[in-house]
Amino acid sequence: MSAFPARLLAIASREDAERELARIGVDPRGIGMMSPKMLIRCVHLSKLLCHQANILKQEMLGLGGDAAVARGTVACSIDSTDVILMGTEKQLRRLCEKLVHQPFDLAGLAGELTALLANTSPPPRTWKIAQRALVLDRPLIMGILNITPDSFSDGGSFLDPDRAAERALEMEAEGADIIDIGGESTRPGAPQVPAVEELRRIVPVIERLAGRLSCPVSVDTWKSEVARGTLNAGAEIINDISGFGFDPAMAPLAAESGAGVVLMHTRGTPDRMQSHTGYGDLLGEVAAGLRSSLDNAVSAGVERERIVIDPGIGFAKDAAGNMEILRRLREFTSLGLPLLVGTSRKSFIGKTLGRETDERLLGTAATVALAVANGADILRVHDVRAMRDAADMAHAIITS
Ligand code: HH2
Repeated sequence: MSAFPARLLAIASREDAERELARIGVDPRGIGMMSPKMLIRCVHLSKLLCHQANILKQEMLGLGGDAAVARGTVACSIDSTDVILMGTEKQLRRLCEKLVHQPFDLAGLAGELTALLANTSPPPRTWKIAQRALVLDRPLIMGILNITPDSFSDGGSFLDPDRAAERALEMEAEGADIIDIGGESTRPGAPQVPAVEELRRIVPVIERLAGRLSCPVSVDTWKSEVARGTLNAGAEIINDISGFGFDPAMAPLAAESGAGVVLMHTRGTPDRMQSHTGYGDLLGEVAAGLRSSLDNAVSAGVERERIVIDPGIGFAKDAAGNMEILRRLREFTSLGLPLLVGTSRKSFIGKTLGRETDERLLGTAATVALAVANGADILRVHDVRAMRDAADMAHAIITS
């Protein structure tokens, strides 16, 4: 046996760091000082001028971290460079303090960086929606109810409003926290449905649920006319797969109604989205798209506390892209908003496992568990009972 047994620690969060320091008897002041040194952060910055990047490199090296820049930066033989800063949280905070005194607008960059580091602490723990606030202290399950003839998984099953209302109540009994009702399929190649038809499908179901369903209803639509009609009928959340990109009246409606909002990332319309699956920097481009949706919503007057973001699994992404997003999901938490993920029965699971749509329960459970472990707050699923357990189990492990 070794005289000095050494092992590597897996420190994924501030809590992990604090727990390990406490375990070896570090005093509370020391825990406060040292836990930020145990978290290594890599920060991506876009399009900096060479002299800005060179100062960052010099300062980070001085602090014991580093900064990666493109070849040609030192000699300023290129116009601009992306930069990846590498350091502990403590080093990055110290960098911000030093940048305040630097020229070339680096004080502005320090402000951005300070805000980013603040977002690495847990995002808001409640989500304000039209008539209440949902607490996000454990994963929320959003049960899917498609009142469509052609949805890829449950299409044609709930066209009868009584049957649809029963399914909503059943999902609530199985542990759903939100019921997400859609009247138009968004599967690749699906035809568009006129707003009047979407309303004709959804509103009777919401009306039948009045006084019977305790949890809130969300409406899966990108059309303001449908959102307005369903909010008037009692829906509390607008789930827009276009992140308010398809209908310019959506953002002002969301602001005026006080509804909760899900802003999802996609590219192109659903009929064309699978021809837009190529990215130079998938995570960077999805995050930039979400940030622009967020800025648009906030400028229209939507409160940040009402907004949830969603990277849009299966929307203008191929199977490899979906898996990269799930693997690196935690990167989206730096936007400082709760995160929703919808993997349920989707084709990348079928493709990976060689399973038909109705054989993807366990594959979906694996994605749900991993999404929770990687920072998802809300899971949009068909199989509520099973995914409630998968999400709760993953959450119990990460918070144990
Ligand atoms: N996925 C679908 C529809 N709406 N909304 C959000 N926020 N996130 C998603 O991932 C998402 C969504 C597609 O799934 P489904 O509703 O089951 O199928 P269809 O669009 O064919 O009705």
